[in-house]
Amino acid sequence: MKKTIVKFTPLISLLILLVFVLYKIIFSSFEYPRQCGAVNPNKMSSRVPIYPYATSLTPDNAKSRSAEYIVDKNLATFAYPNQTKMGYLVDLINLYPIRMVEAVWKDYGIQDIYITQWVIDGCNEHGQWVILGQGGFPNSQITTLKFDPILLSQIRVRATGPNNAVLYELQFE
Ligand SMILES: [Ca+2]
Repeated sequence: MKKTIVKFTPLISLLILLVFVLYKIIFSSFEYPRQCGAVNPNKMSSRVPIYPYATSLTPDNAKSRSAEYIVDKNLATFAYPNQTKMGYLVDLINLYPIRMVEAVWKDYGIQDIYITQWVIDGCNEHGQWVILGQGGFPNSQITTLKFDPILLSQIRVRATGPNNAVLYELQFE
């Protein structure tokens, strides 16, 4: 009896290994590759202050109005890429529960010669972009998006229009 168990042990080990390999292959086929954010971002409480870092996703043709101005907490300063496509990425570095995002366009949001399409999305805990809001001409100085809290590590705002659009601030909480 003891001999039989010893004989089957390598086979059982092999079977366990085979099942594990098959499981990994099948499981990985249901996983989507990470599109955004850090590989293992930390989950932070909403009480922890955020120090966001903004970068331009389009060639920054207006060097003096660079991305940092959209997160300087100053509604008088703005960024613009000096071209008809605007794209800014705000990196929160870690995951924070976010329930509101606000794009401050000021006058560039109430004249339809600047922005005719916009989309704001966020990078969730699975490293996937999720659309938080989108639309055409904002027809408002401020576009406010409110939703159930979602863990985000990055927020992205993109806008296009016939003329150079300007973004004064991307606020969130
Ligand atoms: Ca600003």
